Amino acid sequence: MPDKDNRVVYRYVSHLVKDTFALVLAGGRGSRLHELTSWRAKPAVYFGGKYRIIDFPLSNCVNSGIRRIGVLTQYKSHSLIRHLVRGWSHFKKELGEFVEVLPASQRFSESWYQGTADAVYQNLDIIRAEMPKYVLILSGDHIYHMDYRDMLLQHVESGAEMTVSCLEVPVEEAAGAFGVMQVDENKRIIGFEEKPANPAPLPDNPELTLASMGNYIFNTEFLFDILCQDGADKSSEHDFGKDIIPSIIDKHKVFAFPFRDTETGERAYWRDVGTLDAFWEANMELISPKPELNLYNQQWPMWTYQVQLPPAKFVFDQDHRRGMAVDSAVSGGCIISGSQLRKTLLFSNVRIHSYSKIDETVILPETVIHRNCKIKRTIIDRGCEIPEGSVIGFDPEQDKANGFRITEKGLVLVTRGMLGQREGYA
Ligand code: ADQ
Ligand code: ADP
Repeated sequence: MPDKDNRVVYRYVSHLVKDTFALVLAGGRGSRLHELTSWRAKPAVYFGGKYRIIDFPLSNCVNSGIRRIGVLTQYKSHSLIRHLVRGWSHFKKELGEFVEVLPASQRFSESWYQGTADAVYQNLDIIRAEMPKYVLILSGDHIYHMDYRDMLLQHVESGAEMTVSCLEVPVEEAAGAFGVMQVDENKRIIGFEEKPANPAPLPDNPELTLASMGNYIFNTEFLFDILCQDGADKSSEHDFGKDIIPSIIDKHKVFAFPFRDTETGERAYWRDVGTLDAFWEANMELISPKPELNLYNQQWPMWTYQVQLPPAKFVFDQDHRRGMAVDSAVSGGCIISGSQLRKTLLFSNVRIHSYSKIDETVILPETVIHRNCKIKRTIIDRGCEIPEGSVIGFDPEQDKANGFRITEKGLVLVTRGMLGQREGYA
């Protein structure tokens, strides 16, 4: 039973989340995921056996009590919109709860969404109609569990006009990849550079720098003012990281919110799965014996769209070879017959026929692996038919000759297009 002070804080934060409108930026292409985003936007990429990446920020919103959500879509949005309509449209508008798709539709200007700030600018009338006090702008691209109430509470208590969530990352990881900031002793942002080649390290640790997670809270009136100014500025690229934050930190109260694990106070789990290597690694982390991100945490349930499927099935083949999977995760509708899987993640409805051996591989839904295949360190896109006797991930020259993509770290990506099978299956 919370004591009186806790109850007061709880009521106070409940009011804050009711006054918040969340916008998830989901229009980005994610070009470093190569053929995995040829037919789908990055936030629609499959992740973790059952989910799409966008389910992470959306579940975080719902678990934080934020129930008014708009999703800004643009690039290759069909599969993303289908997922949102099927999985995220059960909220009751009458109760003030909704997840609404906001595609670039040229309502407010002649052009499609330019940068991220323009995507929000073009929906100002929709935000205005909701009359929130705070607008939470989220990147739709990351894997993490975060209680946005902590950030909201700091935003209000610090008297900020804008708050940027951030975390400490190794300097070399941040170089050219993230917005990087410097803060004073009160966490006020005093310097910000978007994707610098040489990020400034922390004053007390030369190995680390403070990176933006691409999540922002704004006071609504302040957001309106700066977006209208930015909209009129012909020299701006209309991007929060490139244009807005660097131009306002001198004159306005912009604070950093360091994202930490609420229980341990340590740096929290957060992954930008922007490359094929990072995508594979984050999926492998998830199926490791003790993953940092706990999908089984019932205090932080993950929502997604899923069809009703029969349970996964493991069968001895006719030669009495075991169908088995260890250190792996297998979703509904899969059948593994007489094949051995290790450190492998199967999305739904995957079929593995007999006499195959699969290691450290991520297999997206509805793929079929025919008999006698040997596969390791590979990502297989949705709906592939891997022919009998295929050997993938052992000889990079052979994989290249077969038309597959080899990543920097030597992983293999296989898609339907590369196998000469019909494409557009997102
Ligand atoms: P990036 O992720 O590189 O950097 P960007 O490509 O603009 O920035 O994507 C940000 C988010 O906006 C993504 O979720 C993307 O899907 C979405 N998006 C991009 N263009 C869009 C558009 N036209 N319409 C709608 N949505 C769009 C940002 C920040 C950095 C920060 C990193 C953290 O700019 O400062 O460090 O995120 O990953
Ligand atoms: P292979 O012999 O190449 O491994 P099969 O298509 O013969 O592949 O399937 C092997 C086993 O998988 C079957 O003997 C059966 O136990 C199981 N199986 C296949 N299809 C189904 C199904 N629709 N429902 C339940 N089990 C199935």
